[in-house]
Amino acid sequence: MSQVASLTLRQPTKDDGAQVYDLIRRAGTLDLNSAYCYILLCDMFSGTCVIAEEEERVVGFLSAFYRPDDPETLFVWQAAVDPAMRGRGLATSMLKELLGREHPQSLRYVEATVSPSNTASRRLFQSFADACGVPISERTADGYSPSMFPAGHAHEAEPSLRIGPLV
Ligand code: 9YT
Repeated sequence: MSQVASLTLRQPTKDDGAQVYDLIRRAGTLDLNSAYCYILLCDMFSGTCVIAEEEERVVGFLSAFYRPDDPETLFVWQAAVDPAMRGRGLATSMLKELLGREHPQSLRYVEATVSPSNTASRRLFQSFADACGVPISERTADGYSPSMFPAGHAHEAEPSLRIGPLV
């Protein structure tokens, strides 16, 4: 657990899932998954997820997991910041908190899929790569194309961003 001004960054518990769901809805820029999905993430993936909390209110959430086919790669699923908290580097703080934890194996890469309009996440990963002095590459073929989404659910492309190798 760590403190940034009045903010607490910590691992989630399953009791945070409902507030995380509300946060993702408020944030407005991410795919809103089911409440069950966020409860499950907060419960079973708590070691690779981060809650940012201000006076018991969830104002940030970073969800991630180790890639099942490559556990040295941390895949960041969603980085969400409350609209009222933007511009303070909160997403960067959550990512640093997560990478600073003990992991069962060394981490060589950070990956995410980020659509072109998600400029906040693009800035987050670019500045993280710059700060680490490591390359960032964008691979459309490794991400998800609009045609993969179901009819009636128009969705932007989700190209894959890969940062590393981390040293
Ligand atoms: C890193 C991040 O926030 N990616 C978003 C992926 C996708 N559009 C989602 O789950 O919202």
